[in-house]
Amino acid sequence: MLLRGAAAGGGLLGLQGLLPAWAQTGSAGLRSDLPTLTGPNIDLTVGHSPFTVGGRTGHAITINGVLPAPLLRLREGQNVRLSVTNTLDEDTSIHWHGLLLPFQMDGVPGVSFPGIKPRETFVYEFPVRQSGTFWYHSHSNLQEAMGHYGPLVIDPEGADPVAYDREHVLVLSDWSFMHPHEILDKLKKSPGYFNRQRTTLAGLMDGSDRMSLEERRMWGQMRMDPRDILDVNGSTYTYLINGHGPQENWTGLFRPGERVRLRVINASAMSIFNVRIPGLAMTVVQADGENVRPVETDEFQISVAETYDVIVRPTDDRAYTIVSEAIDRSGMGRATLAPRLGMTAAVPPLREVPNLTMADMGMGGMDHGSMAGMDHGTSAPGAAHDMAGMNMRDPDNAPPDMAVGVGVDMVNMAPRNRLGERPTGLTDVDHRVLVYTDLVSLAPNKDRRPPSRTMEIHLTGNMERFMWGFDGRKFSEIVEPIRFERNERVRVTLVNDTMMAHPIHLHGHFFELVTGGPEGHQPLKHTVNVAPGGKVTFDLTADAPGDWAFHCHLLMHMHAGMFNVVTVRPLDGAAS
Ligand SMILES: [Cu+2]
Repeated sequence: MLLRGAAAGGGLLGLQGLLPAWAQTGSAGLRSDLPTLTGPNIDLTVGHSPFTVGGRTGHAITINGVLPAPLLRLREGQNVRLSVTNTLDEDTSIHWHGLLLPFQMDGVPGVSFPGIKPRETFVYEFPVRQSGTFWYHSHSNLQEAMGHYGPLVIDPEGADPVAYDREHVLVLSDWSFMHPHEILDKLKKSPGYFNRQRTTLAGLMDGSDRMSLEERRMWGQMRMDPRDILDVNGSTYTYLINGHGPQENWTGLFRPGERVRLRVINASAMSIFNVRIPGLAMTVVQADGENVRPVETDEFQISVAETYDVIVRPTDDRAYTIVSEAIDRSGMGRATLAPRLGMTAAVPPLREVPNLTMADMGMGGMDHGSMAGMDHGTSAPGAAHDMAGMNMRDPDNAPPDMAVGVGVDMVNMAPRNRLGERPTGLTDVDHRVLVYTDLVSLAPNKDRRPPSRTMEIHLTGNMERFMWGFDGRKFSEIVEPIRFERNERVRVTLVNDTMMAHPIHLHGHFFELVTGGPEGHQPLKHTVNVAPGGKVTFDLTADAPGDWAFHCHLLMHMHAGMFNVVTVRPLDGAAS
């Protein structure tokens, strides 16, 4: 794979006259230097490619031969025809992540269309109704984990409320030389297979595990380790930025004093990152493609499938390191912002592995001292043991309508809203950290109606068997989709009955996160990270008729069953 980002970036300043029109005009200044496709007709070919990183070459599934796939640059108000040709020997698909479009164009095999057979071309065509930073990826098999993803940026029809002089798109992802099916097999046989950072008896004795005997006993009872944070991690993954590993050091250029817009996309299969640029403050201006009131921070967490746009303004003639550290600190992606190619800045070492906390267990923020007293709060037959938080396989305490079979090994008795809390691994860093409640929609939200009904959906799992689902059922066992009346406004609460984070994504819609923020300005998202032991409430206007995927965006969780279909009816005419 060529170091094409660096090569193209190097010539950019001198080649302005040769750039296509979209790159020269407008107030937005210099645009991204990734291979870019634009215009009303775009041809994409899905195929096999070799991919080299860290001096080793593996097998990737790519679009037009590059990883990540080409940057698609569209304009709000245009019509786009995307012809996708499949040269694989298996079905493929492309889902346009975060885009509002007719459901037949959404690209989920078995839900919105049949998929794209080998040697077939499928033409997606739809009007572009929004602007912002998005991405696209396969929704077939585990192809996304092999490189089938790319960035998608839509420029606004009118003036961009975000002022900047130059931009770079940063596609964060994870790459393994192990085939994703093998990764999944290993997880099914042993969910802790990739975790080389578990606590140990020696670590308990010498204090390096930073936990008490009591905590260790509790985690042991849950058959969990406080460092079960990511199922797949740096023990097999190389973390990429724009398709380049840490040593290759993808570099984006700036001139000191410029306002640089970074469009950060987490296109990982399984990796949640904490992102920072030591020495530079970042002003968050957009989340999931929706503009937010500018908020300055030093580090933010980006879950799988989320996007964040930040503005940085480096004033010194020096390089800065962009760090995307896996939340379990088992590895990092690294890139550089610099005035000239070849400049580098210090790369900070990986920070100490964090431990999950009582709150991640659903312990509702109780301090450690009160734990013992809560141990006997309930005593249902069949419960492995009782705690105020996660309750292991306790049918009597399960919410109604929830299947408590082999697919559920715990139920969260005290889920709490954690949208205002610092995310995993960042609770005690000594700088500013973005939390969801910092996000405030720039424009007023369109639908101000109060919800007319409520719905609770549990995120469930059996961690020991690597089974995942909604309300105790994996997708293959689910007989009923989630039904919404067209245009109805529903308040949905997601309850995380597990001790892992789940980035939950709804296709075809944006939902309003109930953050308690300014009225009418709560943030709109297409993906929300539901923290371990936490709950998230959002208000949804079901205004897109059709059938839509609703799933955890950790690829292997989706594959293992955390997936359902959302059905919005009627398809035609006015809402009833
Ligand atoms: Cu999940």
